Amino acid sequence: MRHVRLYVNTRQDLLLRTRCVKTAMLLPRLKRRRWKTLILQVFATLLLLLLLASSLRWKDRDVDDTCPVDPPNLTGPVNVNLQEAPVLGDVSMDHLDVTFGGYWRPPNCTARHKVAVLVPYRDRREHLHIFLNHIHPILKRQLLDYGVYVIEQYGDEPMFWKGLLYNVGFTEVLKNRSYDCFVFHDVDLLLEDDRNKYSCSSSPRHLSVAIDKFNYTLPYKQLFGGVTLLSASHYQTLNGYSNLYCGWGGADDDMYLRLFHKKLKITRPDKTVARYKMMRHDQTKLNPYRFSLLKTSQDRYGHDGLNNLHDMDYQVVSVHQYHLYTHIAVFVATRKIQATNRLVTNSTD
Ligand code: NGS
Repeated sequence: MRHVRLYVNTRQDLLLRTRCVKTAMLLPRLKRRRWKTLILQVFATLLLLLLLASSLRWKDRDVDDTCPVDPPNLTGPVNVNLQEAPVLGDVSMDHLDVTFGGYWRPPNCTARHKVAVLVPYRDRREHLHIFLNHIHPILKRQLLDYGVYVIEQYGDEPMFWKGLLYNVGFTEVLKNRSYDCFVFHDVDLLLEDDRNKYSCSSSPRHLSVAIDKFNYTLPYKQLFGGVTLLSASHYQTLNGYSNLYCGWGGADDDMYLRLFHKKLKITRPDKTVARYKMMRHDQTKLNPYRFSLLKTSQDRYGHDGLNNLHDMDYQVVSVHQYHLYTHIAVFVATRKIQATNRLVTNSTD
């Protein structure tokens, strides 16, 4: 009995022990297998998610969300209110969707173009407020991705250096943002029809074709002033504006000559939509050197413009982002500019 029990005991024991050993040996293997399955499952899920995400992205790409060529909210003729300058705070309240710095982009589609509007400015606060109140709704209706820049001349220099300010504005703006094209805009011109589009064009464009001051007719065929549009690369090709024109007249004619020499054809929208009202103001000082400068335009344009800005005596005093525009304050020194004038007139007269 004892022996049997011993035997039984031993056998049971053995069986038990073998099972234990087997189970003991099996357990880590099972665990390992379970881990492997788990890891495989996680990998498979991740792969699935990745595939799903990329297919969604492709789907997104297939859906063209580019804004329409003909924005649907254009009104055509625009009411131009010249009677009273709006309070800028009120204008701000009407444009809470404009980002500080004067930036806006369509919320529901991708704009076709990124456009910077450059406005050279001095001493015309009322005009500026009227201009800002007028331009923002139009640019929004045109579904542009845009920024408005006011380049103000500081200092006691009596003459206004529009070409220089445009060049400084262009250079400063591109330091922080990229733009496809630039609108060069006199502050006193208000567009009367929002179908005159400020969107980029493959050729330089003269936008202010019909101004009330000229009875809505083009005063002369070569006019390229008021409101114009150039791609960033064309502006660079042309070496920007001449830096040498001060006071009223000639800088735009010089730009026309640059375009002519570079064989860049000017296009114009139809005069039925390219209509503007000009805000009245005192005549700014005439540029006495404008005709002599125009005579030598062809010889100068390669080295008078964007590429010799560093030789001009100006300083960017500040760049400040107000709600409806970015303000670039440019100090223009009288002394050096007068010296430049003397140099130019001596060599040309
Ligand atoms: C020409 C000026 C242009 C000026 C245009 C229209 O005579 O600079 O009148 O001026 N050219 C010269 O003086 C050489 S406007 O009345 O629109 O300010 O843009």
